[in-house]
Amino acid sequence: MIGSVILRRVRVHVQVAAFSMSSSASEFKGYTDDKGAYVNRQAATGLVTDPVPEDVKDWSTESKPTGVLFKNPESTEEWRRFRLTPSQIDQYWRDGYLSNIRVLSEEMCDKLLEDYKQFLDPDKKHPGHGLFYEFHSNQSGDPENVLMHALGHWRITERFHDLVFLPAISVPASQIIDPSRKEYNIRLWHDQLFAKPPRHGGVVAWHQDYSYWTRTVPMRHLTVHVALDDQKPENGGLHFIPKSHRWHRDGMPLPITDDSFKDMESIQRVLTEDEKADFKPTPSNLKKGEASFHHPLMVHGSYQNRTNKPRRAAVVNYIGDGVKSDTDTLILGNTETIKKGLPMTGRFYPLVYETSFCEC
Ligand SMILES: O=C(O)CCC(=O)C(=O)O
Repeated sequence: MIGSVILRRVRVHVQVAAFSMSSSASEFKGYTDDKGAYVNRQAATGLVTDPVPEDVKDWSTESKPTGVLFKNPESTEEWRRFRLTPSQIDQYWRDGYLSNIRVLSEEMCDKLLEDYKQFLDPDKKHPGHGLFYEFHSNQSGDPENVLMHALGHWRITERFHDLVFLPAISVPASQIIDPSRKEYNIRLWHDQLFAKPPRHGGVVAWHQDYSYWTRTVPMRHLTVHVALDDQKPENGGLHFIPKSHRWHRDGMPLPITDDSFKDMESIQRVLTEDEKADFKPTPSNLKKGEASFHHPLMVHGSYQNRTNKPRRAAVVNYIGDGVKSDTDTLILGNTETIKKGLPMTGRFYPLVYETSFCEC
């Protein structure tokens, strides 16, 4: 009974978080440029309704990497080079995350940042803007706490399209997506951008990712956070609460507590005394081009960016093949409905890795 009450609460919050950003959006007054100057232009709205010009390519029509970012492995041996070691897998299941895994070179990061900058330009929207699932130029609506957050850019540029197929992240994902340690074929769930401008960069309040994702079941999900700038506590780098991947309420995630998108410590309201005692924020200190992998129940968040440089990250969220829709409503903006009970397949959820590639 308690479980189903929590389930309902979580669902209501999920809907609010995913599709009803307009209350904070309507209060949004501006954005800051890379010199910290206030720019009063772009509206922060999660829903994206811009028309997509006919000559703009939607990269979700391509179900394989094109080769623009990396060369795809050609043999089993090449694929196997990306596998995690047994001790890394043990560490993931012990702590709920793995950090500082090199997945991109500096040069690859710089190429992705060229595309990233086109999404951050307050004067000009990218021509493919209408393909985003969600776009928030400032999710909190507070010009002193600016967090650009977007989903769906893998459809918009070829490089971000290829990023979701990167073997350095898709192969490990297959090894740690399920607690039984059975290796699964891996599909894209969705991608995300989180950018914090210099000096006014906002927080990402402590949360568990699966609190936002209960519309897909079972929980066989994984988040890969790729740093495109060096991260440290002062610039709003990602932090984890080790071992919090065991925190749940009758099998359900903790409820979403940060309705304002700037209340960093709001999660404390729903923690037990034991959880509060074990709440020990640990910085990931990712270097540019390194990634962390975290469990869908891992509590994580990040503080403000108070430095003079931007802090930008690209996140890829995966599901194990076989995860199903648990709703008849649209799961991601600007995609297609997948009826409740049907597997998450089709062009928006491509297979990015198959265990046969490593013969596993
Ligand atoms: O960029 C951040 O600080 C937050 C990212 C996040 O929530 C994630 O990687 O799941």
